[in-house]
Amino acid sequence: MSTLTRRALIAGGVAAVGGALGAALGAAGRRFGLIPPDAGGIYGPGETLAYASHRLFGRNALAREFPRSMISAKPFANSIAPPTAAYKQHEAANFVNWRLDVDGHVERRASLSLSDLQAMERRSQITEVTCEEGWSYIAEWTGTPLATVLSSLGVRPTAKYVVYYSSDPDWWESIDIDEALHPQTLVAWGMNGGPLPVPFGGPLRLRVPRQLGYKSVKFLNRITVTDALDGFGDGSGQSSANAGYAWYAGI
Ligand SMILES: Nc1nc2c(c(=O)[nH]1)N[C@H]1C(S)=C(S)[C@@H](COP(=O)(O)O)O[C@H]1N2
Ligand SMILES: [Mo]
Repeated sequence: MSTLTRRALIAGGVAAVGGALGAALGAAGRRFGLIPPDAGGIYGPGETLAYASHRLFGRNALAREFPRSMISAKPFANSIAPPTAAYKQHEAANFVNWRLDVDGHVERRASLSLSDLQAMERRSQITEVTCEEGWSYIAEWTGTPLATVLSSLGVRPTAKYVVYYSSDPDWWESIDIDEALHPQTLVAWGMNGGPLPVPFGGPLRLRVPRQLGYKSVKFLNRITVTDALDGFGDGSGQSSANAGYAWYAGI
């Protein structure tokens, strides 16, 4: 056998083993929830590596919390309220009719008002909103931990993801159940000591401080707990408005 043929055979063997290993890791990764739903997209390998390592080694890691003295004097609001008639009606009525609907893989579905949420556990934290475009600010967020909301309704063991919607129909996102049950993930209704201002997502916003700003959806009005992201949009876990962003945006 020529050296060349032997090399080709070895190279082929390595590729075959590598391929089999990759496939096995892929299957195991999916089984243990280490592969992001958009792994086939442009962020594929890098995003998968970050997601898998954060889930393996940093499942309970905390986003940095800051002292009160570091709250930004002029926080930057990056988007405006949805210009829909329905939203404007809610705003005119001071959001008394605003509801957060929760359904899917929970024992009981619910339609929660702001006062329902405010009567549950509350938590405040001073964290940073970081936009992928490069700017950031620090603010104090007050709200009900999403874990408290979900636990009060009974999370089914089949729950793997939480999909969350905005009254802005073009904007929805999803996180895995670890992120959803993490103590810093808040259904936020307050900011810097007052109610959550409209430009910052009032009356309700999901604050996901361990991930980039785009995961913190403003004007939150619906949460669906699910076992899979297939069937939500194109299956990549985000609205098409966010299609240019990685689903996993851990920082
Ligand atoms: N409903 C809705 N939520 C949204 C957005 C949006 O356009 N609509 N923009 C996102 C992006 S890209 C970022 S960086 C943050 C910006 O938060 P800020 O306005 O508080 O700075 O909100 C996120 N939440
Ligand atoms: Mo952003």
